[in-house]
Amino acid sequence: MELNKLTIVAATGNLHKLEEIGAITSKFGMNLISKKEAGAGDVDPEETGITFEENSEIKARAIMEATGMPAVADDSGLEVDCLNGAPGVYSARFSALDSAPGVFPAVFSDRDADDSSNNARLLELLAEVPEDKPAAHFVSVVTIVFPDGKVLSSRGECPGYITRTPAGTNGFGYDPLFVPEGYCGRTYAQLSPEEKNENSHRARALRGLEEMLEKL
Ligand code: ITT
Repeated sequence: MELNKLTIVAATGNLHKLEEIGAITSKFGMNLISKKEAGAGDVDPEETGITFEENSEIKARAIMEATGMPAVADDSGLEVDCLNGAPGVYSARFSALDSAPGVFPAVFSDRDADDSSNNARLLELLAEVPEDKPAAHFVSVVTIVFPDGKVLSSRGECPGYITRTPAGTNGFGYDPLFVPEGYCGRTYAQLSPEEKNENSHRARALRGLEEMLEKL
């Protein structure tokens, strides 16, 4: 498939993700438009899956159905080994979680959750953990759903650890707490957008998707 002839709708309401996905896919020559530009700004399906793969497809399919155009979604999150993989698929709502981290199905309170409360909750849980640098990885699963029903999905992971001292102001979410391998101890939030987009979980997943699209 010729990627420079492909227009895809980004099935995300997260503007940071939209920026990162756009910066990475523009390197492949792909034309990405936002769901708002495609007239589906208010389509926001419930993420009922318990895997990144399920939620990624739910989001892409809802936008494809609303617009009639190919749609790409990213479902992503941070998995911390000593917390049984939490926050995981519940990364965006972690501080509203009432059930034990890593236990399914999750139970949520109606408390609001945002980046700052999610980061605070993660540090609170890690205060009980003796490891100096708890191992963690970010996961991104990107899925394209085409109007003819074809579905392509690719997973990218970025290994690293969690620092107990937040650092940096770039990016979003858990970026100030996550130290990726290979960047001299800097957090994601201390990397420039270009550095983060070189090898992030999202970049790895999108590179996998690019390879699949080229083979079509
Ligand atoms: P959409 O579903 O509309 O795409 P969302 O932010 O709700 O937006 P997710 O359900 O995939 O997306 O949740 C992803 C959460 O994982 C996100 O809100 C952050 O807390 C965290 N996360 C994912 N990628 C991240 C990154 O690159 N840096 C920091 N945190 C990230």
